[in-house]
Amino acid sequence: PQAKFLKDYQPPSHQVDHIDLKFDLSPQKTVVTANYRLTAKNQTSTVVLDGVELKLLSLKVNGEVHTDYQVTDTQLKINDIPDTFELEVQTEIAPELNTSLEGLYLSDGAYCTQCEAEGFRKITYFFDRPDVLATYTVTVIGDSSLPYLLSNGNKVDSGQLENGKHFVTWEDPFKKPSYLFALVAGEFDLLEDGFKTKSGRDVKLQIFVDKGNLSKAPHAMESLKKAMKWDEERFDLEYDLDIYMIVAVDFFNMGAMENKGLNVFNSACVLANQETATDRDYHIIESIVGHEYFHNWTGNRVTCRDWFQLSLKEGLTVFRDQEFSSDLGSRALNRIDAVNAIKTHQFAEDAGPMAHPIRPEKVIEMNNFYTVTVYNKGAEVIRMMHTLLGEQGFQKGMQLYFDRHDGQAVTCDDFVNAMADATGTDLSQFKLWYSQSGTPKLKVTTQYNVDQKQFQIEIEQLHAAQDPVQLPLHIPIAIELLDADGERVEVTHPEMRDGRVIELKDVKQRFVFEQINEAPIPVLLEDFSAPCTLEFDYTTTQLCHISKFASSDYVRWEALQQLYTQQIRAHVESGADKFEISSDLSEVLKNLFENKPEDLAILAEYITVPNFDSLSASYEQVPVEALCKAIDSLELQIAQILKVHLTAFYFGTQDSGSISAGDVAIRALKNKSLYYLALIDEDVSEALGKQADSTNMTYKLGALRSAINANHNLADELMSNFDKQWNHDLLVMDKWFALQASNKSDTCIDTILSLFDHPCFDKSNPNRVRALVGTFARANPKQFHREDGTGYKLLADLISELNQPNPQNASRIITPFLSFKRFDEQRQSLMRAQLERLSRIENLSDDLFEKIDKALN
Ligand code: BAL
Ligand code: ZN
Repeated sequence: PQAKFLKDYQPPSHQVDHIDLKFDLSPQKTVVTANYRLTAKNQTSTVVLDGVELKLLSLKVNGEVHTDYQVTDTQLKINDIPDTFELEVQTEIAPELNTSLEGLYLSDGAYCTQCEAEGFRKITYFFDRPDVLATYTVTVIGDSSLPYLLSNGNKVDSGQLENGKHFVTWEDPFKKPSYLFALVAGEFDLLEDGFKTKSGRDVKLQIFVDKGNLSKAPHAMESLKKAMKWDEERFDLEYDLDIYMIVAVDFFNMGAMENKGLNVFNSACVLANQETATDRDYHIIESIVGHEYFHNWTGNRVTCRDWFQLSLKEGLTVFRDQEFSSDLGSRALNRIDAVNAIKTHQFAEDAGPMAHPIRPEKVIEMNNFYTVTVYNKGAEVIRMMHTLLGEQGFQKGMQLYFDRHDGQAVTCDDFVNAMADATGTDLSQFKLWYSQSGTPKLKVTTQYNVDQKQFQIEIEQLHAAQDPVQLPLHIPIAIELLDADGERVEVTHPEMRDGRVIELKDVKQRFVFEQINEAPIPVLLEDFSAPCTLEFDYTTTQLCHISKFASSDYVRWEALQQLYTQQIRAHVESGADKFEISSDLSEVLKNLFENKPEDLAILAEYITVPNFDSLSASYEQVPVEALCKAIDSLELQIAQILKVHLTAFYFGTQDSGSISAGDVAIRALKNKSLYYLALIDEDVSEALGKQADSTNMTYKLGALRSAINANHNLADELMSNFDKQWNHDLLVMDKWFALQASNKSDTCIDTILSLFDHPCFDKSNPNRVRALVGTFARANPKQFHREDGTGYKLLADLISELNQPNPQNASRIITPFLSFKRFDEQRQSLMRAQLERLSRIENLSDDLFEKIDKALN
């Protein structure tokens, strides 16, 4: 396969202002007729259009049949054409046979499309690239089994046809690239509502769900209205069409897609009621509905010039959805979530063979770059700009960005330039965040001078050697100094922003703070102000101090995470059998319950130990068994230390069954309590059984997770009851599959193999695959990394099976193999053997080729 390079970007050869599309739908023979005028930008007599897996039925130039053309697997080259001409191209496609879930396909009988990044070329011949912007008129023709025929924009015509079919015509007045095109046709239940924009326009809101699921749509609708209001209030951005539609489908490779006016969602990211969805699901739905809505401005109105610029819209829109969730809920909890994503997944990506800057420079298969780096590190880069410019400056930058670029396809540089110009800030060095990959390490030393009452912080930025040119980055470092009583020490420094942010620009810099009366305890990189790792020798006492007194709840959580990490590392290094947690930490833990924070959900996070992936990041060679064992031992000790407190809380607290933040927090802490109690206390059987019978899914799942994790003798029975109760609801069964896959006991792999035959399991559905095999490989290190290699074989077998039908899904679940070089020799060779085996598959997809090739070479 051919790699594409950012440096080779060329503007499109032609301009297309408008495209007319007609779809005559049929499962095996959908006929697509496209009409559009092409105008050459430079003199030429040929044009090359993208098109894949299309049957060309006819081609006309200016109304005349044209025969001078060549078709390849990926392109149509038309020769002998004038500078400006009308093209009519008719193609035939077979949605029913399209298992890749890209282009037009059938999801459980409903037609739907997924065109980002390059799926439109599976629909018709066109310039399938984001910098060709056109208005669309789309006519969809279907039979009576498809009552709803949807596309982007406003409905302008509809009617019956003589052959018993009917049609609907849609017009999208906003210019868009082909990746934002969408079509949906099927039978649905419909939830309708409305929103009045701040300028007084009425927008119709519609959510389409599978028949029978209407009662699970209101939460998504409420989320949509909240998102529309929030974007008006915080970003002064108003919706622009008369209608906003969301359709939930069961077969979908991603979470959701922001097609203009017609979002297509994975049903898992729409449907919720308390019986079927957890509090976490509710939160994720709100955030994804928001994310797709926010794309209307950051992505759709202003889009990307080319796919290397993906972070232009994704980093920015993730930042916006994080802010939405934080403004509506708990800022600290949302920050914990965001940082966990970086520390658990992005740091690993940066350290592995697929490391890339947030603006990649070389791509074989674009679908491989919808990554935590582009999305989540991209959002951190936007957040750093927000930190450097402040909310007001950032909003001025956004305003200028839209003033300059509304209706255009632009680059990440254009975005940063708008931020810089609007605020008069020099962001030239800051732009390096877009071109350098890898996780910078901040090495910090401090010194206190009693006589001069000076406190010095010296910071050095270190970069991984993997990239040849690593220049020093512009890094905002937020700090807080605490005195011995835990009070915040007010500091002034000539170069400090808002009394908390210093800016590191050189390789090494020293910051001197005057008038400091005693040696303070520094909080460094407060609230994770930059996506870096920190090297500073905190003592246990200092971390305990920070965990009690830091003004940010996030920082307290972070200090506890570091304490747990220190304890685990020390235990792994000692090789001792017995693991005893430090008495300081033990006191801190008890104190957390004796002086509970107001937000009980934060308390649940405080007592959650770091996961295997984030712990393994700091090892050159990951000590699998020792780490798994140490995590288990630490949890056991926490359970013992907090037994009385957890018991009192668990049995003495009731929620009132709502989805308010207070009730969500109670359920989170009760679940965490039961999780720990199940590890040490046989008496929780009754509680486990009772909670598993709850009609609230958060409780129900919490009970099952606790039972499975503790290998409790009730686990099998509870799991079997759940299966019987819920096997009619596949989204609920995904939770059950994921629980089965996370079982640490040695029977796990056999269970998974037998579950491939479970009536609810279906390898062609990405949600099922992710729940069962994705969870196993990502979240069950003990069984996945078994020394006999059966865990690796299980994953590789499935990847091999999915390679042809759904390359995108196959490529997504291969991630755990990519860091194989970080394991011991035996595991390395077992994983390498599986990767080599995969590399020899006949018709290996570009998606898999790109990752396997990078991993092995
Ligand atoms: N654009 C792909 C899905 C999303 O990020 O919203
Ligand atoms: Zn997005």
